[in-house]
Amino acid sequence: MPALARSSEPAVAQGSSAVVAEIGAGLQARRPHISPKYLYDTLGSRLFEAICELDEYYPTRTEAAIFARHGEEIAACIGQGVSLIDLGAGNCAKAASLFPLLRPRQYVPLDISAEFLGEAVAGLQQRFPAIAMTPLGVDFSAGFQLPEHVSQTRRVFFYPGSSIGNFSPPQAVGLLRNLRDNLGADGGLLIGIDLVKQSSVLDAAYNDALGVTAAFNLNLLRHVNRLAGANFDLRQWQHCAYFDEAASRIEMHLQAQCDVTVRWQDGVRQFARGDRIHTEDSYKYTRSGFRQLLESAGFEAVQYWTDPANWFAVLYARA
Ligand code: AVI
Repeated sequence: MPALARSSEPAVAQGSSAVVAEIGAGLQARRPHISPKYLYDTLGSRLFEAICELDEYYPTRTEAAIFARHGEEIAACIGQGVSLIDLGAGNCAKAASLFPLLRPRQYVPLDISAEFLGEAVAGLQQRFPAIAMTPLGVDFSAGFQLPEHVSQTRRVFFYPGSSIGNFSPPQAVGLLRNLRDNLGADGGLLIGIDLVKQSSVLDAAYNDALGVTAAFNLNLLRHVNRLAGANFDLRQWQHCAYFDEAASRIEMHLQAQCDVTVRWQDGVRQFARGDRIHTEDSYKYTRSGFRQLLESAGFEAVQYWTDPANWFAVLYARA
């Protein structure tokens, strides 16, 4: 496992040869792709915050309503005084909404967008001075080690927002197994998942009328220009997202609006008008499908909460 990055360091080093090689390999692939982790530079994290406010993007408010309605039951299930390890914490708002009930001893938010995370935690520490906070700017999907003081307390991983859906099912099992191996005695996992529903609701959530999701997707090219010295012209690319019912996932792509030659630090590729770069998947699960996924990673689902329309679910699982 890689050593932990300090919170002040960017989790994705600008122009590092590994990053340029990864981006280059994706752009040269038969089906070109760029990892969704590059959606999250500081502006990308802000755009994602804006997405969470949109009328069409139901997951955030639906999950928040589940926390508000069932918070006491959730806290009773987890117990107080734990180390809460928030995976992909972003602005930390979801964890903060649970602090009054959960009263964690320690809060350890992890996020690839280190600068954005640092700002969020600075504000949060003032609101909750009794909770020890250790922000870590890391790409946790690549593996991570927890600091010694966290390893000594009862650990609960918090993975809200259905971010697990941004991994393919085999990758998700690998990530969950890694969490299970780091759980320690009596630990747990509180996780949010987006459920399968009408495709019109899903399509609208990823094609909002304001164009915020389009900006979020296009910003990835801006980030890649900076990271890999690429020359993407954002005006030549268009956001495209749709629900693939057979695969049970939203696919997000960027589509060339004309013939384009893209150059980066050590590569070049021609794209014809209509060619696409795959930028993200967002898997939608059924209750039983996700339970199976948890079980194949060595977890047992202990409790399940959902909203009245069955659009989103929160699960607590133990090893
Ligand atoms: C972070 N993740 C759960 C979001 C999702 O819904 O898959 C990312 C996102 N992509 C477009 N809109 C939101």
